[in-house]
Amino acid sequence: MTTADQAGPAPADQALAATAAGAAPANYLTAQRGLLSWLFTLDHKRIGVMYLISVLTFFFIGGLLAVVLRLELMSAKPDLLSADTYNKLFTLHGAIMIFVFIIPSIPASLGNIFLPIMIGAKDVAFPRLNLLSYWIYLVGSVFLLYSILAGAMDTGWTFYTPYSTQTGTAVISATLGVFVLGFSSILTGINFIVTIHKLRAPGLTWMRLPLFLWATYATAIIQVLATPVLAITLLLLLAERVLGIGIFDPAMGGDPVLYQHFFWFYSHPAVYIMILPAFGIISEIIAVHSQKPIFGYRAIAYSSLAIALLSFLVWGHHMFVSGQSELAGMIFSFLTFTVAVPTAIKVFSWVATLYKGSIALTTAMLYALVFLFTFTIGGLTGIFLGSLTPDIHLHDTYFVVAHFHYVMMGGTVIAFLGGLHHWWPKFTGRMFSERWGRVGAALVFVGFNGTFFPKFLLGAQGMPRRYHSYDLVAPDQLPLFELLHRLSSFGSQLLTLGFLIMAGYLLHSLFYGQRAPANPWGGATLEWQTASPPPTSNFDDDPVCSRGPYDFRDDSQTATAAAS
Ligand code: HEM
Ligand SMILES: [Cu+2]
Repeated sequence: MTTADQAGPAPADQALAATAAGAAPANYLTAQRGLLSWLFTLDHKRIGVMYLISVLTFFFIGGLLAVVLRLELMSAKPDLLSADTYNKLFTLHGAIMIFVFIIPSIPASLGNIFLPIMIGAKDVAFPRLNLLSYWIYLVGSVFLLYSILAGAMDTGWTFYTPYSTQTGTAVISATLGVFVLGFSSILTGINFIVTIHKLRAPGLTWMRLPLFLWATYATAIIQVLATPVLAITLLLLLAERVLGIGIFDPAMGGDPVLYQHFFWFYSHPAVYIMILPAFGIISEIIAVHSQKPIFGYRAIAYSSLAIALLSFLVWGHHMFVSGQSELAGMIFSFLTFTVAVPTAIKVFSWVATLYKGSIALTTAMLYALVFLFTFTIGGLTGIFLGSLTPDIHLHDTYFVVAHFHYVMMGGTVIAFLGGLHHWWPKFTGRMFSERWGRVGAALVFVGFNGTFFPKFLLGAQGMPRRYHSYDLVAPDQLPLFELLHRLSSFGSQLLTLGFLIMAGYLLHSLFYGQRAPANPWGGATLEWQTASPPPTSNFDDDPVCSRGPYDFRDDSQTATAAAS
């Protein structure tokens, strides 16, 4: 562990006073100024903040596209967009949301900012590699965005062959972008694994590791093991498209189902790259904001690893209708059910933690409660889709669209927002308005369910996904379809309002918010033991961990900063 030389130890409030007076550099935000000091920083917190700004920007762009899609679907007839444009917009929406928003979202932003602090380290194990990951991420994103200028692509975010090797649209720059982005993800994963193994503070045993970090660790394993498969798959796709080598296209002697195997061998584990960090955040929020030691610490920690392992064994549930053998279908269906076990262990443990806790209905806690509700719906409807027979009816309908939005948005995005509120005071040094926070959370909850619940009903009635008009889908059901689609579109407008309010009060807090104390919620993990915002080297004195992460009994004893 290297020692970053910093200004001498200053008590938290003294440091804050200094910042307020615009005096000596006191924390990681004010230590250096200027754009270059950010772009070339090796400080994991600054890199995390840059990721945060980037992923939120992409979330905004992806969200705008979604709102346009929903506008088109307010009426059954094609009116706002042409079919081609609709195809391009949902492909861009999906690709942006998946590859540049949700996969990096929690690990690269909140993970980067907090992983080293939570283990009492000064930085990640490889700070330069960390910065390189961010640059690679930027380059990959530029490729993906360039595809918009190049006319966008219309394949769906899954780039299924043989269409993706035949369409005249911008598949090459988009897949190259995703290929490049993969390296960023792999390097972040390697960095986090080594950091957790090697840089934990004295006393911070594995059984004292905050659950957010167990989740990040499990995620990192998947990032390192699964992402290369996607990279190779996309290279093969490019080889077929550019060099005309027959790999997937039957007309050239290839096998399109092979593409689906490769793609989902990455992309199913990738859904756990998306959701495991969210689980980690929920564990932190529920324990801290109910001031109760988490129920079943070991069960939650090990279930993350179990999910990471199982995630590699279930990809075939995306291919029940691809013509794979009935036996394969049965085995994949069975294995898919087994994932429900470790997942349910977590949900049970969170609910048991809440039981008789002193629950503070903070904005962060509200998001955790919303998560329990929406993620559970998302997870349980996954069991319908994982069941061989129902899936034959539900495959490629809006039921799937509802399911994955309940998991990705109702799960990951909601948890991400919870974590953002939980840690906002720590990394910005400012408190936001809890009152507006609750208003925002309520709108997001209502808007989210309004947007996506009708999609379950639509899907069960046979509304296919990726359609830009539905006047001819089921003429006898048209009034029902139109009603449900309109509900969904109104929901999306409410959701947008919720997000705008959130953006408003969070930005407002940066300039006018009260200064945050070191430990506003009474957390027991190490990040709450340092100033808000933390100094560049994270702690003024080398921290020593002397108790478990959810041991709220005696705050003054937490991880005494035992200077040498
Ligand atoms: C603002 C909230 C959102 C709305 C209103 C929304 C709406 C939609 C709509 C209407 C579609 C097209 C469905 C179809 O025609 O098959 C879609 C597809 C999709 N969405 Fe969202 N979405 C939202 C947020 C998200 C988020 C947060 C994610 C992931 C992080 C996401 C990921 C996807 C994916 C992967 C697809 C599939 C694209 C494809 O079929 O290739 N969406 N969404
Ligand atoms: Cu899957």
